[in-house]
Amino acid sequence: MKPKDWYKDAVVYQIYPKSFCDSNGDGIGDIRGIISKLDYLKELGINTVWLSPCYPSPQADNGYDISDYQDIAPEYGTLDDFKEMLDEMHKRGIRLLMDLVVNHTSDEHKWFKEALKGKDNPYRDYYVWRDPVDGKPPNDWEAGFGKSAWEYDEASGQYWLHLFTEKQPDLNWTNPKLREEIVNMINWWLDMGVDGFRCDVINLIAKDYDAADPGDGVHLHEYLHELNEKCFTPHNAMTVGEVFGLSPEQSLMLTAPEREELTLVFQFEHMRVGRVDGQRFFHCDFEPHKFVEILAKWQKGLIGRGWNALCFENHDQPRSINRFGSPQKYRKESAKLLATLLYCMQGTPFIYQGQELGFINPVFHSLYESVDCEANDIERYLVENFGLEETLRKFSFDSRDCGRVPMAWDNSYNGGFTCGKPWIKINDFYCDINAEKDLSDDSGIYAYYKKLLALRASKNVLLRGDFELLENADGLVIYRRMLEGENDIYVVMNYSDSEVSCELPANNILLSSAGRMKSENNITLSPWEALVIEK
Ligand code: ISL
Ligand code: CA
Repeated sequence: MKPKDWYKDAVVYQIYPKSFCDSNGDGIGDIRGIISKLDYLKELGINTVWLSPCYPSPQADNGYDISDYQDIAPEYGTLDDFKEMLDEMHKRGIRLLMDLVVNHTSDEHKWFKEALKGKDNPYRDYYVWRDPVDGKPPNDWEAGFGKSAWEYDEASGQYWLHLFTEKQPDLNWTNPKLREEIVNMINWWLDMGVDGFRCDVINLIAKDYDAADPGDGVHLHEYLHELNEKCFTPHNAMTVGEVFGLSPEQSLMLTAPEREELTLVFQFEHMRVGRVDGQRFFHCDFEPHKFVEILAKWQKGLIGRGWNALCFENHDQPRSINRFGSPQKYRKESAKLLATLLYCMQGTPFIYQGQELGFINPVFHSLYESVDCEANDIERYLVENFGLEETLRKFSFDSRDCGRVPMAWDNSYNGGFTCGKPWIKINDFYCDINAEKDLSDDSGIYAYYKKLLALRASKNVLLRGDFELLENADGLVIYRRMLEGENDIYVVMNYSDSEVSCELPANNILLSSAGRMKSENNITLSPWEALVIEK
């Protein structure tokens, strides 16, 4: 039986199934490949997996365009394979979160095919239809880069809404019949033994049609409370919502226990640092102290009232070492610093496949190597305004494909991901950066993550304690975790390329990224060195 707030002790590993491990040589990762790597996850200290979509999909948005909510796409395996994987996970004490993508379906979902048949079709109002206004779309909402979010349907003379690609029509959540379908689908997975969901763009399901931007409509909390009451609470399911642009206060409206909506949300404010107005592909200098400041704000904003999701990477983000670390000069050191900075904080850790090995971005040598719909959307604009070379540099720094090139398990052909032709290019660095090589290195990243996660699990002050930022300037970052009845723990980091001296507030070393055994009161931290100490 899962304890009520089991999500507080979860350590979540995100698997992007298409790029994780291919067991049958078709170049696409699959469920049997995942089963073969469950011991690798268990050994790391993982107790929960978030599996990105593996439902039937035409793959217009790599599976976030679902054509059947209650099946497994044949390229990933069968429902029986899925049930075997779930069983093998549970045998290892690993729980499973599926990806709940209910803001929209694929345009190849049977509901939408029916809806297109006419205004009287019973499925018509499962989607969002509006009459033209003065012969134009009903409002100027955009989908992707510079395109209208409204598609004109000649047959009926109406527009239908898609906030993402035109192959992802938005569902109409004001329709109780649609909500009932979603409740039944969610319970079908939960009754099967799935432990919870990551909820895709969940704040968009309620729309305020008169607002400049969709999302956060007045009924959002009503819809989420209904799902909580009919699905999540009865199954003690963990739910993590993907939402954008919230403050800590606003996120509590979705996640405070008394709200009975979601258990936690991903916030992405810190991901905006180094991007002009948070815009992917438009960059400015990355300032570590701003990055740390935002993380600290969310710690103070939620501790005691809500719960943080600790996340630097996912399938939509480039590798964190490229954005926030030092991919060439101090790859391993910065990987360890970023892990220590993030996972000694309060909240549920989320680790994206390859992050535990210190993966860095691939290099896109040609536009044909970048396949993501979001990059394809903006490609022409970038090439026309910045030229091809600069566009490829932008793609290699910040496109979603940076995190979607396959896992590298060893230095064999295709990094051991597949014996066939991979669906996307393999990371250029796989001979040097792969699981086999890192696991054979005592000072490897996997080994460090394993120690860090074990330390975390052993210290209640790290799991439940309060947070205080003590230093955050000129590269020196120090924060403290405190809990009644436990020793304070200090996390001391040199977030820079130069040496930094500092006076240590304590001297019992619990973890050192540089293998430091003995600590004096005044020490000089090497570039990117991290220390976890207690009194
Ligand atoms: O990261 C983003 C915002 O800058 C976008 O790439 C992304 O569209 C947004 O995070 C929403 O993401 C989710 O919904 C999309 C899907 O493409 C993403 O993969 C998913 O994580 C539509 O389902
Ligand atoms: Ca396969």
